Amino acid sequence: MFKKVLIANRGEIALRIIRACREMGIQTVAIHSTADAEAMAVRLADESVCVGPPPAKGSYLNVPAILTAAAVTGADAIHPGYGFLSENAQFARMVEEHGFTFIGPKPEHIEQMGDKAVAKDTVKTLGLPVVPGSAGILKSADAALMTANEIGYPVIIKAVSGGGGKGMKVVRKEADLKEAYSTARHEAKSNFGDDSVYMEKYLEKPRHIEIQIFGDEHGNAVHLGERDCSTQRRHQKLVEEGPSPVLTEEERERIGSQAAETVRAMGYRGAGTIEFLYEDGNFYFMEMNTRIQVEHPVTEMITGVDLVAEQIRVAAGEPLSLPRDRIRFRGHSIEIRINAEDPDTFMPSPGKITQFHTPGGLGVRFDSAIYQGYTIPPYYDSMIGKLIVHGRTREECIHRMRRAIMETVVEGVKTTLPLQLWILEQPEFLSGNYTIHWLENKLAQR
Ligand code: MV4
Repeated sequence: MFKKVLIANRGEIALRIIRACREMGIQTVAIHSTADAEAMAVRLADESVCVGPPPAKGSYLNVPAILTAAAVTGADAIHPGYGFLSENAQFARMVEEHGFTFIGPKPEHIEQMGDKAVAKDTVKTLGLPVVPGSAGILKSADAALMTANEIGYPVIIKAVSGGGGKGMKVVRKEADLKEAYSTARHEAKSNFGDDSVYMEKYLEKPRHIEIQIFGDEHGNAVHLGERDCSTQRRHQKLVEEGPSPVLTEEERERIGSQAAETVRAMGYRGAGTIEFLYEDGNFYFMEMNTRIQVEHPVTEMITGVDLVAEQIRVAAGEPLSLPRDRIRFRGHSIEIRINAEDPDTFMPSPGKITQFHTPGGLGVRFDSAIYQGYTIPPYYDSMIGKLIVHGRTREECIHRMRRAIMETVVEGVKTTLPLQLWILEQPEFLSGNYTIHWLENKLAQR
């Protein structure tokens, strides 16, 4: 097992990784920018190294500085968390080339899943259901027209290097196709430096359901159930839960085993998430995330498995500690992401936290790195923490989450908490019967 792990991240996930390491008897090194010198992760880690100025490009994305920090502190392994360098295959490769272990998948799997057309083709070959669409990238506007005529309108054009909603164009009729194709390519080029695009049938009213998977180097692969992330606005998830309120036991077992079989066939190592669109009883592969995700606690609450500790064990070459037949799914869990934002305009609201009180009680978990007197810097993501509840049923979770939100005090900055409390009171949310577009439409009517 590793003696010392360097955490190439900040905020709540840096703290989350420190917690797993400490329970495993592993020393920790926090890296930070000059803006984060007072961060909780820096205080809690055994050691810390300043790697650069506030903009992430010079610090949390500064590969030479991070590798140097690992070398001078004598770390054995690097955990990238989520965001930043977590899905950068070149970084994973450099970590290994410099003699450290990358706590994550093999670089070739990060690369393969990073190209959305290759990812789709790979999982399709391995038997996962995909949305009908072009065979790989579109080679010309004429090819785009032909594909659209084959699959029928509406269609969606996506950037192969995209993801998370960037660089997509929905086309509803033939007359709009050529222009949309050209715009999509220009946007893909300027956003991702790669103008390759592909096409799919556009699904009008899907849900976003993702399966947590885990693989090891010994040929084992398991799934740990699903998370439903359909409550979102502009690709920002606001409420996540598991199990999904719309799946039957049969559907859950079928898609879960298919996901596990796929990663077993790939020889995938580590934690991963396979994202699906779900519509009218059918699953369609969307993309695969090759990292630990923000919403992983939902799965941890239901299964009792420490996913970050499992990532570390698997990276150290140990077999999965969770054989398929020992994973038990207990009750329900809901997570809300607390963002330091105006809940009406969604504009970031950095600043000093003047009052802070965390909720507690049975089935309540608060993952955050903020404290009273902490100043949220303006340079990074506005997520300042996550509130997670566990209960026997979805209904119990909703009541528990509402009371936990009412108990939470974060003053000095605006947060999304009032919006999330409002969501948890809407009849459509309570019914569980809504799509990825529900919240945006509902907010537009408000
Ligand atoms: C789609 C789709 C409908 N049909 N693909 C958005 C994020 C990106 N990863 C894929 N996305 C979508 N792909 C087809 N064929 C609708 C979306 C989509 C979406 C998906 C999940 C969660 C929120 C979303 C919001 C808008 C659009």
